[in-house]
Amino acid sequence: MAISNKGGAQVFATAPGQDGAHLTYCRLCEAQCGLVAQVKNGMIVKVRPDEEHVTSAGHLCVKGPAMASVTHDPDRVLSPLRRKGGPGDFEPVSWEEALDDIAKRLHSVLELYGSGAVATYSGNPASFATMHYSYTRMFGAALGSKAKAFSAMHTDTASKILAQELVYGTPVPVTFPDLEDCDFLMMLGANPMVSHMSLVSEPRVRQKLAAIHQRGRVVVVDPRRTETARLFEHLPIRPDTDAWLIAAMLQHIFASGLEDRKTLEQRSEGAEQLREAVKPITPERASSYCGVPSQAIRSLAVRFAQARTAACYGRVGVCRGRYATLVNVLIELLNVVTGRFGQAGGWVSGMSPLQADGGPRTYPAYGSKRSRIGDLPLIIGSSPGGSLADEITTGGPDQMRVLFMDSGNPVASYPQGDQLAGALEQLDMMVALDLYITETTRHAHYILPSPTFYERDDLTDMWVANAPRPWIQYVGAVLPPLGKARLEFDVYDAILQRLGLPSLLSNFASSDTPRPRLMEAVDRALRAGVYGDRFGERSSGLSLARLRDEFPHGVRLSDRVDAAASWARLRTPDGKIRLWHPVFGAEFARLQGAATDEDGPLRLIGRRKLPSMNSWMHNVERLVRSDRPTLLMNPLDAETRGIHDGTRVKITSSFGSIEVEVELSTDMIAGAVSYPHGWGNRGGWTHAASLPGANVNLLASSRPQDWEQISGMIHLDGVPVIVLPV
Ligand SMILES: Nc1nc2c(c(=O)[nH]1)N[C@H]1C(S)=C(S)[C@@H](COP(=O)(O)OP(=O)(O)OC[C@H]3O[C@@H](n4cnc5c(=O)[nH]c(N)nc54)[C@H](O)[C@@H]3O)O[C@H]1N2
Ligand SMILES: Nc1nc2c(c(=O)[nH]1)N[C@H]1C(S)=C(S)[C@@H](COP(=O)(O)OP(=O)(O)OC[C@H]3O[C@@H](n4cnc5c(=O)[nH]c(N)nc54)[C@H](O)[C@@H]3O)O[C@H]1N2
Ligand code: SF4
Ligand SMILES: [Mo]
Repeated sequence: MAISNKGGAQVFATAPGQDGAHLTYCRLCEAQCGLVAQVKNGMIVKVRPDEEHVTSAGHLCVKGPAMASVTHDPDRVLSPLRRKGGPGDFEPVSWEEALDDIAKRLHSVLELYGSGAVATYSGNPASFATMHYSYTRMFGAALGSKAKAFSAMHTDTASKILAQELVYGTPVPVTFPDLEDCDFLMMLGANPMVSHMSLVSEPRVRQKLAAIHQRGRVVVVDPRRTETARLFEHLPIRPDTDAWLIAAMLQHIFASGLEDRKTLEQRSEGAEQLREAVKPITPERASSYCGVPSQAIRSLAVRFAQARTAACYGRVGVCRGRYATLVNVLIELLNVVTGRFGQAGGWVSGMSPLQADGGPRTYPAYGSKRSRIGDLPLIIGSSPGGSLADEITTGGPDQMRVLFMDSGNPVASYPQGDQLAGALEQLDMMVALDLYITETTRHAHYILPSPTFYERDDLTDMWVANAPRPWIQYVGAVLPPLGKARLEFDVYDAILQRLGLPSLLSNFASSDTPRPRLMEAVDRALRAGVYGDRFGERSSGLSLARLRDEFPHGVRLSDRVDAAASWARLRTPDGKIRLWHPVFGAEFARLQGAATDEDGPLRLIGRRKLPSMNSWMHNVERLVRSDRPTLLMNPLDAETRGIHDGTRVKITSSFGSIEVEVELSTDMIAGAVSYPHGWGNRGGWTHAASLPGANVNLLASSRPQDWEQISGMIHLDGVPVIVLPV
């Protein structure tokens, strides 16, 4: 273990709310940039980048500082609220009253219907506070073995982590590109100049990508000439056809003998079946589907296979199509077949500092548990998020009656929010833990106020496993929780206590702390983990106290992720990578059975913007001032439809329609249009609700049969639509 840190001279405030400069880090996206928050009279008055931060070293984006405005937003919910009338009609109530009533109602539902009637939903922000995503699920599990877990996963990563399970025998840890020494990075469906790179924790991503491009190449495969594509080599592609591109690259690699023999012969199984399966997918044939010229496919395959080091990385833009799992499998396989897996500068995995042995956890095998609605396989125990409404409205055993909605807004983030909003009204009890009255939480019986990241202690945990330059940082709260806000963990613990159940982290209990607070348990997990001090046994190891006192700007756990250690994380029975699985055969057949899109309908895809964060930061006036949601359309598509720049149009799919404004742009490939998600806000966020824009997910299908059946992933990108002037 090589722990190193840059020293610093400035003295920082440590008590929550104390006047002065506080060191902290942003918990909005994987970059986790180091910040310095200036506090005066109990308010955050300024946020600047932490120049001495061990990894971000002065980098941030507009959203980190804007979280100070969210923290002090007059629209924020700062007291427990109880529903008194229709949706959105609440009255303040004390914590005691709220928790007593919640525990009482929960108890009677558990008695009458069992734990199958109870569910939790973890939204995106839960992936950034320490252990938050895990303990929300642990809370459900503590109520009974049949409690269901939902999350944002089925709009985001289910297809990616399932692909990993099929190929490596375990869904996690998540593989990612080792940017540090990569010479050739191929990216599909990702726009890191805006998103700051998903499932990869690297705050200085722009600099890292530029360095790769200078050493070799960054190729951006995207239907839109994105902010990222503009800086590097752009390869435009028709939406939802990436499986063709990668399969044809593999075909050419095998046909040209460019595969890595050692990996195929010694460290994997199924090379022959894969070779046979891709044989008919020639670059010419693939080209008629994906629109990439066959010569460009061949050249890309050769450049990728021959680069000194290379990685192929796919993200949300390839996770929500009709072949979501297959594309993600093919991306893993392209990396494996060319010898990039477990290679420095290639395709790797890492580990969280809270893991004791560095090995992955064990999950129920793929397909062993299936959803009540749609009969879809659960992905690491998660039910398909798209089925929330049907789970509530479909009678019978294990019908959902109680829902804990923690940092999520599925009415905005999942298909057919209006349907879901109606269903939420039928629950016996919905408890929301959130900052605002949102499109979703306005349907709750109780809204319990949560702290923003400026009001909580945190240790970087989950994303350390996805950092090419792994680091760890522990920060105290900048402010004490405002109003009556309470840490989600403490809320769950208080409910469990009322039900007479043990604490969520009782395995970390001791005689003096029978119900450990979150950070007490985290400290114990850290100290027992791979980097820990083993409670004094290893003086060079870490504890929260040591992190706080000696490494306030964070500390690098090593210079680089240990690429070769990725091999030790495989969990197939024979320890070899699976290049073939029965699921792949059926998916290849399905792919080849479909018609080309050449003269097909317009295909709708998504886009993110720098000042927006999914559905929930539009209340910060400063952020949205210049952020207008528009439908991007190529002028060729506009001309044939009598559409001009600024025309109001109606977008219609088989499932709904919305009205929006058009922005013409040659950045958009002809045949595809793009509209950002998370707009059309309603609820208690006054400014957000006053903005133009529509909820694009009203166009997507909430019927299980329309989702990708291997992973249960929602179909959000490549949705066929008709666009006409209003
Ligand atoms: N069409 C389309 N739809 C998409 C996507 C897309 O690209 N296109 N992207 C999808 C993706 S990748 C994701 S991850 C999902 C996100 O989907 P969700 O996670 O369901 O929703 P968010 O919009 O992230 O809403 C987060 C909620 O958490 C609250 N919140 C923020 N911080 C905290 C906190 O610290 N504690 C608590 N308790 N609450 C907090 C906010 O007020 C907000 O209500 O959206 C998905 N939907
Ligand atoms: N500013 C900002 N940053 C964010 C977020 C945010 O809302 N705002 N959200 C955070 C979250 S929750 C996530 S999951 C990450 C996501 O981070 P990214 O994965 O980088 O997601 P996007 O920025 O949505 O980029 C997806 C790209 O996929 C392209 N695309 C769509 N369909 C296809 C297709 O069929 N094939 C190919 N090859 N490309 C396609 C789109 O044009 C788009 O450029 O970002 C995180 N960071
Ligand atoms: S890039 Fe922006 S949103 Fe992401 S962690 Fe850094 S400051 Fe926060
Ligand atoms: Mo996401």
